[in-house]
Amino acid sequence: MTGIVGAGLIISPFLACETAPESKDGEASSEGNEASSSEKNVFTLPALGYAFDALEPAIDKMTMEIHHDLHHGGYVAKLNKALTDSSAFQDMTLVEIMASVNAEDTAIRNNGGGHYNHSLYWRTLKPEGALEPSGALYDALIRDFGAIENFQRSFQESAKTLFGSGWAWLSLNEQGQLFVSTTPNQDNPLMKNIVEKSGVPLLGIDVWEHAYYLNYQNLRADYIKQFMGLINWKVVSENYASALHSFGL
Ligand code: MN3
Repeated sequence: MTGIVGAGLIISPFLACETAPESKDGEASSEGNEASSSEKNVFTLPALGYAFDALEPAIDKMTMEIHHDLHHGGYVAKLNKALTDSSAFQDMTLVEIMASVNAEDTAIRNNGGGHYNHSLYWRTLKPEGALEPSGALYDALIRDFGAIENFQRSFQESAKTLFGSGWAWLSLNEQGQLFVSTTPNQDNPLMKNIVEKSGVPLLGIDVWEHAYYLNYQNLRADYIKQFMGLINWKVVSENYASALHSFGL
C-alpha cells in the first residue's frame, strides 16, 4: 500500500495518491480512470492501510468496505471524469485543485473534495486506538485551545451540531494557529475560494450518515465519541509539520 508512506513536501500524504505516472487503480470500479492515463492527472483510490474490520467495534467492517470502496472510489472515478471534461484543472495536484476550485465548479468541488477528505480520514484512524497528542502539536493545541479537553469538546461539538452532511476539522491557518471548523458536503478548509475559514486540515471527521449509520443509526454523538478513541495522533502530528512547512513557518 502506497498511500501512507509519502514524505516530504506540502501535504505529503497525498503525493502518493495523485498523479501516479502509472496509475494502478485497483478497486473501486468504474470507467474514467483509464481514459486519460497518458499524461493528464489521474487520481487513484489509496489503499486503506489496514483491514476493513480493524476498527471494530467502533466502526464496523461493512461500513468501512462500502465507505472506502464505493463512496471514496466513486469520488475518485467521478473526479477523473470531471477532469477530462474540463481543462481548467489539468496538471494540478489535488491540493492545488482544492486551492483553485470555485463554488460553481460543482463536480470538481464535490468529487475532488471527496477524494481529499477521505484520503485524510483513513490515514488519521488507528486500529489499536488513539495515541495522545504529543510534541509540537501538543504544545500548539495547549497554546490555541488552552487544554486538550477544550479542543476535544470543540471538535466533538462542532461535529455533533453540524446540520446535514459534512465534516468537522482541526486545521492550521496561515498565521500558524490551529482552529476547529465545519464544512458542508465535501468542502474542506483548503478551498479558500469557498470556505469562510481557510487552512490546511490536519484531522477531519466525516459526519455524513454513510460513515456511521449502519452501526449507530441516528446516534451521531456515539460515533463521534468512538472516533475520538481512534485518532492516530502521530499522523496528525505529521500533518501539522507538513502544514507548517507549506506555510513556510
Ligand atoms: Mn464519507
